[in-house]
Amino acid sequence: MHQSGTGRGMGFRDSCQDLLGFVHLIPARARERILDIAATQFEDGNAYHQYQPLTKKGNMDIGAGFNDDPLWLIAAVSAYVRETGDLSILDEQVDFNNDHKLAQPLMEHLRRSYQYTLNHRGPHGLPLIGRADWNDCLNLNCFSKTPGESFQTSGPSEGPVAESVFIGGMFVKYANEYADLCDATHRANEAIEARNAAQEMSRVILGPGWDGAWFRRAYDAFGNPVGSKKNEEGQIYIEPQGMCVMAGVGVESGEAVKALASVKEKLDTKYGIVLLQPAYTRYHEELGEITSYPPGYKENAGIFCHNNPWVSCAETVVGHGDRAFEIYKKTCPAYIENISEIHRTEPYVYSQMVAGKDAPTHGEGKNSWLTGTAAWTFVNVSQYILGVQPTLKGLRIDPCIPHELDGFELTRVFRGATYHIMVDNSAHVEKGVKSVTVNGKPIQGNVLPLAKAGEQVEVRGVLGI
Ligand code: BGC
Ligand code: IFM
Repeated sequence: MHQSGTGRGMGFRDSCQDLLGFVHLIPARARERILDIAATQFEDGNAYHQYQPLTKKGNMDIGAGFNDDPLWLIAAVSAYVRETGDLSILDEQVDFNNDHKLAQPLMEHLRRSYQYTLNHRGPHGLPLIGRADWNDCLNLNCFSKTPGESFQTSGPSEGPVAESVFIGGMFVKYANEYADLCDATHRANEAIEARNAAQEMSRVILGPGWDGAWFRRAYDAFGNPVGSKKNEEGQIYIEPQGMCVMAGVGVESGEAVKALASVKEKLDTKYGIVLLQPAYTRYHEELGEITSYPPGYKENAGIFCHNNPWVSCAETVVGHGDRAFEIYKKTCPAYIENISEIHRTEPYVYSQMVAGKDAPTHGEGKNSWLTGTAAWTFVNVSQYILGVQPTLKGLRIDPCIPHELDGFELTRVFRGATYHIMVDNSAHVEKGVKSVTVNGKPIQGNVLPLAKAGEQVEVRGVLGI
């Protein structure tokens, strides 16, 4: 949110993710932001990678082709509707490519986001990566030989072979959220279709997307795996481990737990989880900018704070409350004041990156403020660890906390009602809701019935087996 965007513009994916952290505070502004962002989407579902916040127009210089972008729009809209219950946003007429003549309801934008991924799949059935996905510096279709040229704009914007397992994980998560929105708007067939497509993608990820002990990162333009034990450098990456597990991939069949154990074994450090290992020590033309950074910095094995919460969220999905909180504490400003001399940035803010274990300045923060970490950390701590989750039907209570906690209390304003939530963990478990009472009366399950705006609601949850 700190980035002013007066230069290249604001990021489509960045703005969508920032919204996850402020939608509960200023829902009206979030609504406005969503409609502005969606208007920079192209008719085929792809989107300008950046837009100018003042003119609200997409940025021509960088164009489109970052194939994760469309799915972040689903993430943002789903978060907004789950928080507010405002389904009317889905009927808003929104331009495509900032052209009024092309306007369609927002729900149609989401359908095209979802469809874009399905229409752009590679030889293994995984999503094509395009210019890059969340990791701007993994440029599998670029092949730059000219020092100083932009890795984001040179080379073809699309290749027919290079695929992203990370976008595959995103697809599973957000196609399911899209399906929930379809259900809520009486599109039952589309909901079924989307859930089937998510399930099919999940199977593909567990096939060619799985490396034996962790999720692969991608396939390059020659069809070779990236983020595999077959690689000399960059054998394991953080992004698909967090995203695929958050999406539920391999949770029932055991791969999720294995992948997270591999993260702990290979990527963890005392200052946070590094992006990949082993760090790249030379330039790999077929991988792009990521291999141009010194080992331990930036996307080349730095501790990228933004995706540490994904792994923490993922640990809660498999019920590891102790580990989830341990990860949370490693980068959390309040817990690392004692290393201020090493960290060297403002002690109250996240940095984009903390130097990784391959760097001579391991633990030193860089680019403080300029990061999407705050939003994801808030989602992690409020929805995954404390487990108070806005759903379309109401607040769900599903904490995953360190076992030594006796419980906790919090107050949550949701759709105008105030919920006073007390969770009792005298059983000292990490996860598992045994019972919930609302205003003294037991309820079935753990989704709180919707209260009227202005009401005060007393909630008591008991964890245990
Ligand atoms: C990111 C950097 C990245 C660069 C790639 C920027 O938007 O903040 O982390 O290295 O793009 O050119
Ligand atoms: O995901 C990107 C973000 O959009 C801009 N900063 C760097 C991140 C990782 O490459």
